[in-house]
Amino acid sequence: METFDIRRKGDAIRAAQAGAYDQLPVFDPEMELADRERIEALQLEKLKRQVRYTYERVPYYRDLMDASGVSPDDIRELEDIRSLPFTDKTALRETYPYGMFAVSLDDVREIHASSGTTGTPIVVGYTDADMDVWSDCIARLVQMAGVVPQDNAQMAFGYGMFTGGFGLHYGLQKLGCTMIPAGSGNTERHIKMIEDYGTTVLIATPSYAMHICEVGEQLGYDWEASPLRVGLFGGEPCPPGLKAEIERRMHIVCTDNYGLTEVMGPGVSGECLASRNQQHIAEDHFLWEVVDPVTGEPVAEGEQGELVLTPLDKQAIPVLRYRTHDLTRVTKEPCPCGRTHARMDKVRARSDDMLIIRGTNVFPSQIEDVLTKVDEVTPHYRIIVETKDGMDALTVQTEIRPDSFSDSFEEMDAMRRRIEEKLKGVLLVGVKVQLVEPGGIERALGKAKHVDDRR
Ligand code: DLL
Repeated sequence: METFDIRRKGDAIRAAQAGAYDQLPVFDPEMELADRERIEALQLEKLKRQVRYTYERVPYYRDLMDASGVSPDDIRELEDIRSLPFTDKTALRETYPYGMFAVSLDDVREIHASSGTTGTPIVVGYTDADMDVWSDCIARLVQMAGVVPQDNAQMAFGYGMFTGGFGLHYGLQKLGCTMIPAGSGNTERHIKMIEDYGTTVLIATPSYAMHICEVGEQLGYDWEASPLRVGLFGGEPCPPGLKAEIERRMHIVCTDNYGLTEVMGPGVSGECLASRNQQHIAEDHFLWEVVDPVTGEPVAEGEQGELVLTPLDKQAIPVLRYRTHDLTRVTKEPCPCGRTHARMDKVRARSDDMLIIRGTNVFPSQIEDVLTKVDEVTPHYRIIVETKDGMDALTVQTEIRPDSFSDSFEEMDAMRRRIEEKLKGVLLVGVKVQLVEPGGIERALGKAKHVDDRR
């Protein structure tokens, strides 16, 4: 059997392609490779404990459970979770800031909050034990990407209330990596630091990583010769086309990792090098359900629906059956990497990001999928929705690649009309396309905002 040195650029992915999984590290083999029976037994034991803990310590849940006639004693099987109430953002907002905490602030080591661009932020806390679970979950997912303790990891997520920065930071340190806490922004400095400090791992949103890639290219930086080897992405949808493009242009291997503030932050699930577009859920810490977003009823196994998560160990702020609004499907099929934890598909859409355009449902991810297949445009785009003459009007701004730019108005107009036709064919609603010059769409330092709904 061929041997691989996964500290060499590309070797981790080559090892995965050759099926040499025994040469790829697993952070917690006892748990990550446990059989399903063991996982489910552990989940049930933890669920019983967690429901009781939550009932006893959080008046919000006690009142809700009392009102619906459910007691912690009613949890005998994993399926009994369905008798518990769902939780959504509203509950956490109404109890701002600490109303859902189950421990005194003296026992909280750190707090974080969701960005809260609209309305009251959601505040969450972590006890020492919560911090341990968090960094463990992160250490697992970074090893899934082939990161090793000898790596130098440069952070391009913002530090601050966002869970992305500190979450990844603690987990990478737990693994033994050297952290380079650059933070978000100052793109040219990021590139200089990669070169000067020998950075091997970059942590960023995929849209910001794409921007770092482009700025490097403009500066004449040779990504192939760069020490950078791994990109750890997350925090926003990462379309497969975008990831593949970053991998090709930066000569790195990237994984897409998922999580949300309300249940912990990053670390809920991570992509392994075998499944590529799916992510292993840390099932010993999170019980997942997939439900119909409208009725809340479970969908058939493997069907798409809304992901609902119950953290099983959270002490500072336990939540039961949290409605993520993220749409995905989950499979328990064995994964070639050997990990037994269920895999969720990449989250491409949320049940609440659907746009209704003149009565037709449009998901931004549908627009993104069409644009990814158009060779002449970059992955940067913007969707503008307005009311014109009392009607919804949808405009898609897309950026032309420098080598596809032409001085001929006719050529450019034909390209524009071709994209409009493609979009209309998929969305079944008229769209106006505006071609924007290279670099014309504003780059995000964190999560990209693609939709501007002005209605
Ligand atoms: O974005 C946590 C995180 C940080 C995950 C860094 C991974 C890396 P929030 O700011 O609370 O937390 O946003 C959570 O972002 O419900 C999804 O809609 C979206 N999201 C997060 N990661 C992904 C992903 C963090 N990999 C919300 N793919 C979630 C698609 C994602 N969407």
